[in-house]
Amino acid sequence: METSSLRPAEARPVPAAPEDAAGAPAHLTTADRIELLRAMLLMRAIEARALALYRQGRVPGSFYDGFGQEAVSVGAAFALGPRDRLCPLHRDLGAHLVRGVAPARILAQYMGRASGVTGGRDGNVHFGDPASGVIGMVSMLPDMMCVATGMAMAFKLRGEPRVALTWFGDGATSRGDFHEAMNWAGVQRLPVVFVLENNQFAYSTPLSKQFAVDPVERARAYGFPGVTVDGNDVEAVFEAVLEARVRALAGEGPTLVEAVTMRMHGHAAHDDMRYVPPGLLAEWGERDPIERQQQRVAELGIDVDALRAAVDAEVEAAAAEASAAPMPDPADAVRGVFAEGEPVPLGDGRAPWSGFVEALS
Ligand SMILES: Cc1ncc(C[n+]2csc(CCOP(=O)(O)OP(=O)(O)O)c2C)c(N)n1
Ligand SMILES: [Mg+2]
Repeated sequence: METSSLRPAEARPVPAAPEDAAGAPAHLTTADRIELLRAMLLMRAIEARALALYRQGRVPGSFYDGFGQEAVSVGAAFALGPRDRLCPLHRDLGAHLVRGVAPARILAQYMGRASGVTGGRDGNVHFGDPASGVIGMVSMLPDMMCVATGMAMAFKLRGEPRVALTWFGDGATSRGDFHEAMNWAGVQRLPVVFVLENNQFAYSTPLSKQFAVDPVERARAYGFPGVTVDGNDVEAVFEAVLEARVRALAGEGPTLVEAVTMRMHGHAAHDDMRYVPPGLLAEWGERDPIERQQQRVAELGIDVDALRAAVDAEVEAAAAEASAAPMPDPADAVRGVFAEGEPVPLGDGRAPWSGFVEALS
């Protein structure tokens, strides 16, 4: 991890991983490192399966994925505690998986089934499982920064030791909401973590046409740190977010974590990416986050082929379960639009990092 310094938007140095001299990560056990790999494999396998279902006409609407960006949602969500709250965006399936949302519910969500996370009310973008502390996104970007900031304000007012985290893209940083959320979070020193998923493009707009100075530099102007990490290194993302969480819980306020990565697919399934310069995808393909973690885990003597096979089998079973699930009752479409009865508080999510498991047991 690297503390930011002023530099032009074109320069994107990829920082080194935070390993000690022996190459061991600071806070991760072997089981953690395997779990990080497993979550990323699960995310990719689900999205690959869903893309095939989309092309068969079995996933309505369009299809957005986070292919090549798995380390950002998985690594950041892994650093969160059970009572923390999170707002994933359209490329952050890994966050839902880390919190414990079952693959069959995700695939059913994509296929519009009654057993999907929203019960068939939306497709592959706008969903969150309130019982797992995951808030579904609204499309206007980056409104979820304001939602996360509001949750962090509530935590502060109630004196609760917990944080809110949200992800958003490079393009989203050009909107006013970005500045409003950053300003209020800085003024109030709120326990919020902002994860900027810098994947080089906002639809077809490259970084050089998005901003003159890397937005991670703006954090300092709002009174808190901005750090840049290699977004294709899941352990580096975890470490950066863990540090941000520790700061937030200590009352030191927000952190902007910029994860530098690459959107390896089009904006959505309809986009052929003709505007991406030749060679860029091949260059980033060499830094695939899953290959990287797989190599580390294999070096620990773990059978990664068996892990992959288990994940593939799990996703196949989930796809079969989702395909067999019923469509929702049309009358259900108008239910849950307005709040009825007593409000149901958000639930806690799975927090598989060994640091929490040890602290809680
Ligand atoms: C305020 C607003 N304007 C436009 C859109 C349409 N839109 C959806 S995603 C997207 C690109 C966002 O790019 P970025 O923030 O870099 O995220 P990425 O898709 O690259 O992950 C756009 C323009 C929107 N959702 N909200
Ligand atoms: Mg982007």
